[in-house]
Amino acid sequence: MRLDLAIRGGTVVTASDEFIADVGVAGGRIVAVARDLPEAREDVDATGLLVMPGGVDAHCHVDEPEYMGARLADDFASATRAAACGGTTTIMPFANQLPGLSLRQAVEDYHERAHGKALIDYAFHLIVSDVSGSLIGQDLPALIADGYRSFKVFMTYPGYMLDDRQILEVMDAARRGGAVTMVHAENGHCVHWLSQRLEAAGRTGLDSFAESAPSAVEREATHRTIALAQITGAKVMIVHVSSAEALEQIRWGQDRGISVLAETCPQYLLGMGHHLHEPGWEAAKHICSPPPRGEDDAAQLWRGLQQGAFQLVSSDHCPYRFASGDGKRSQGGEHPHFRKVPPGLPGLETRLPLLYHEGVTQGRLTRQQFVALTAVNPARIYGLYPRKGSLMPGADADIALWKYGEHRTLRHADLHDECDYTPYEGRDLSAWPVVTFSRGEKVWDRGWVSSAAGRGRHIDDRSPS
Ligand code: DUC
Ligand code: ZN
Ligand code: ZN
Ligand code: ZN
Repeated sequence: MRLDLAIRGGTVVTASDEFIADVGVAGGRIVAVARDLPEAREDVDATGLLVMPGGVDAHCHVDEPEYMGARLADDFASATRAAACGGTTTIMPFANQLPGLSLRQAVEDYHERAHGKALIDYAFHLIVSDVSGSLIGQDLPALIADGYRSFKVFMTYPGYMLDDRQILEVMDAARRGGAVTMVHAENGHCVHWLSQRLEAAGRTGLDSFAESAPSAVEREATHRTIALAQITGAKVMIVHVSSAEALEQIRWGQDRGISVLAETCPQYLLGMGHHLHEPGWEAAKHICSPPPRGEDDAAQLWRGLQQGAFQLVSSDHCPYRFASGDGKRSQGGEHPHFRKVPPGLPGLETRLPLLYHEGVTQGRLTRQQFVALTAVNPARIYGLYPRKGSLMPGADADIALWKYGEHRTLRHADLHDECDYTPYEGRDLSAWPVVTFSRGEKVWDRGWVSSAAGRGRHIDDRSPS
């Protein structure tokens, strides 16, 4: 067989090994990983570079409806472009069920939003916000049969928050179909009560945000999620874990054999909580839910990654612009108010370089753990493996070539999303992707986006993991 592409002489990194080899690609798939592969139509010299599976970002918000008067900055074109430039080759955004619409309508709507725009491949998780009617009995089982195998529920947020009974129903229906229930675990009643108390005390500045959603709020909801998982027998994924207290609950559940998986994100690993106390509007750049905590929590989260309590590091990319009226400042008027800033941070493009620097370069993670947390595990858990997240023959040729050992400074001006800031401005990076391939095609090539939007496809053969 004539190879279309040979990536030669790089250090191939998988979740278990690392070795010098060539990677051969034909028909968009990996066909060989070996030394001295025969001639190919195109040769890429990867000497001195890392050759890793492209990242799978299993948590990001793209082109979702307005929230708190704010619009997300990224549609499928800009989100997938930013992801590709950051070494990610698959994204898993949400199809968000709007009130009054069926989950099926939400799915069809998001397919339309992505179609013709995406640069890399994608699959959807479905946000369940309305459990009435035929959702549990018919819609959810039918969607599972069609290959949708992950559903997200919220324990907070007006319009999204489900009660325990409703969550039990979703978990039970998901379990029957072999699907994963993702849970945003914060106790919405507590957040609301604390927020009103802070307001009544006149404490409306952005420095009150963290106090409106302390760790206890997350710890309680995490424990409740685990109890509901135990009762239903469902497999749950606790998303965006921010605190040591929530992690303790996750360990508690895992130690007892309950099916509880967990995800954290760079914003929680960097101990950025102090930014919430910056004056004026500046803190809004760091407002997300749950709130970023301090260094002590971050240190515990790293231990959780090292010990396997967490399976995933995702971005939770949720890009609201800082300066413009339809973003972070949409509802605030002149004075910043902690309840009026839409929560969310951009992070699709920075997830992998930040985790590599803070994890691998700083000696907290091996490269194997890095690949497991960012590519292999998300693909496995959500039914995309081994087509995605793998360098094995037969896998899609989704590959990132990484330069490492030099330093550069992270600047928003160098990023490719449509947001207008990065919360990580000025951070030091010691590795970054220089070339990204999606199904064997270069989409990011040493500083240039090298393919056209619209080539990305929905991954429709998700099988139960
Ligand atoms: N948290 C955020 O910060 N933004 C989007 C949704 C979420 O759960
Ligand atoms: Zn969430
Ligand atoms: Zn999210
Ligand atoms: Zn440095």
